[in-house]
Amino acid sequence: MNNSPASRRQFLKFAGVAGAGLLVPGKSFLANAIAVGEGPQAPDSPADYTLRIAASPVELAPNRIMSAITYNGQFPGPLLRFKEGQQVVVDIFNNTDTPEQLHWHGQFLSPDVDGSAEEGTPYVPAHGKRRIQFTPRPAGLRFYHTHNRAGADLHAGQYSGQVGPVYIEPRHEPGNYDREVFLVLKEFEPSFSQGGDMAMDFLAPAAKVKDLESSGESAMKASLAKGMPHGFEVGYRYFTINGRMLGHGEPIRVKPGERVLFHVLNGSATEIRSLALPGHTFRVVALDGNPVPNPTDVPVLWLGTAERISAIVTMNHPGVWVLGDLADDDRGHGMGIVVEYPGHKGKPVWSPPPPFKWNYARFAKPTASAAEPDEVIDMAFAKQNAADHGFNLWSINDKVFSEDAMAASYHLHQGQRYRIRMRNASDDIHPIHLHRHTFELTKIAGKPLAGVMKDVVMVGGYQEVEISFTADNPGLTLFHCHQQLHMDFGFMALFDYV
Ligand SMILES: [Cu+2]
Repeated sequence: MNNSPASRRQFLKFAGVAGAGLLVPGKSFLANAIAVGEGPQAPDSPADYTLRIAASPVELAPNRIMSAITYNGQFPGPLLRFKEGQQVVVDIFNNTDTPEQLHWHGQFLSPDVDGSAEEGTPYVPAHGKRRIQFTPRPAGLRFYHTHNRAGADLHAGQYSGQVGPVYIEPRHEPGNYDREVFLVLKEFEPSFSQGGDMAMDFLAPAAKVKDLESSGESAMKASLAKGMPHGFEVGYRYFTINGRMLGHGEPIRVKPGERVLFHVLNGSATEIRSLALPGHTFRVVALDGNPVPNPTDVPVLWLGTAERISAIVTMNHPGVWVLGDLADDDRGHGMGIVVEYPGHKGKPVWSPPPPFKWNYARFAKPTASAAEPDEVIDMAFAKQNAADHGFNLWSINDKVFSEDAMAASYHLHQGQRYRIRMRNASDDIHPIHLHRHTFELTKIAGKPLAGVMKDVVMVGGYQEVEISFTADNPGLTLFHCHQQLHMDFGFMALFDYV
C-alpha cells in the first residue's frame, strides 16, 4: 500500500502540499522538525510515531481530488507496524478546528488512551497536541480511526478520511505466505437519502426470529402510517481501495504461485463490503486480526463496518483481474483494485463468484463448545423510524444512549465471564463492536460455535447472536454499533467495572 513507489511518490507530493509530518517508525528527524514548536507543548523526547490530523487533498482518480480530514496528509493513514508488547510513544497533532478522538480499534488499552470520549479519553484539542504511550496488544490486524460523533455532518467522524491500518507483529510470526498486501476499503462523498435501505441477505444461517420480525415490522408500519418518511440513510458517490478508484491506482502485481496475504480492512463509516477475485479463492486465516481455529477457503469475503479479514490467496490463475466488490454499482464507481500477472495486459476482467453465503461458523472449531458464562446480559436492539428530525433513533433495551448522561448501563466484575445475547428487532445488519476486549462468537441464529475471536460481529436483521468475553481489562468500556449513523443516534452502551 504505502510502500509501492507510486503511492509513496503521491504521498510525498501531498505531504509537501499539506505540510504534513512524515511518519517513519523510530527516529524521524523530519517529523520532529515539523513537530517542534507547533504543538502546545514541545516534546521532551522524540516520539516513536507522529500522527497529524489535518485537511488534505485525496486523489481518488485523475481530476477527482477530494478534500478530507486525513492522517499525515494521506489516505489511508500510514500503516503503523507495532511489536506486540513493546511500548510506543505516539504524538497526535490536531491541525483542525475540532477536538478529536483517535481510537485504537481492537487493542486492549486503558480508557485514557483508547480514544473514546464516552470512556473518558481526553480529546486531542483543536490546533493542539496529545502525547500518548501504550503497549500494543494483541497481535494482528488492528486499525486507528476517529471516534468523533458526526450526527448530521457528513464531513465529520468516519465520513471523512480518518482511517489507517495497524499491524501488531506477533512474537512468533507463522509466516506461510510470500508477502503482505494491505487493503483499506472506503467510500467518499456521502449524501443522505430517504428511500429506505436495501435488504442484504448474504449472511448464513438465514433464520429470522419471528417475534423480532413482527415487532420490528409493526413498529415500522405504525410509523409510516403516521405519515413519517423512512429515516435517513447514507449513500456515496465514490468508492475506493487504498484511496484509489478501480483502475486509477497501481495494480497489485503478482507472480504465479505466489502466496499473497491480504489484510483487508473495511474502513467505511456505514457500509458492508464484499470482495472477490475471479478464478481465485481466499484462505481466511484471521478475523479481526485474530487467527481462526479453522482456516477455510472461500470465494468471497464479506466485511461489516470496521471488520478485518486476513486471507491468503495463492496466485494460480494468470491474467489481469478485478479484485472487487460484488455490487456492480459500487464496483462500477470504484470499489476494486486490479491484480496483474506478468506478461498479461489488457482490460481487467471481472466475473461474479458462485453463489455463496457468509457464515462465521465456517472458521470455528468444528466440534468444540464455548465455555459457559458466569452471567448472561440480554440486549434487544430496536429502531425508532425517523424519530429525531428525520434520523432513526436506536435503542438497546429501549434506552437511546445519551451523550449528556454518559451513564454506564452494565456493570462488570473483573475476572467474570459474560455472555451477551443480542436480539436485533430491526431489519438492518449491525456491525457490533466492543472496545478494549476480544469476544468469542458463541451462537449465530440459533447455531452454537466456538473459537472465533473478534471485536466486531455483524448481527443480521431480525436475528440473534451471542458473544462471550472475560472482563479482564478494568475501566469504562464502550459497546456500540459501528455504523456511524447508528452509533451517533443512540446505538451505544457503556460498561463499567464494579
Ligand atoms: Cu447498527
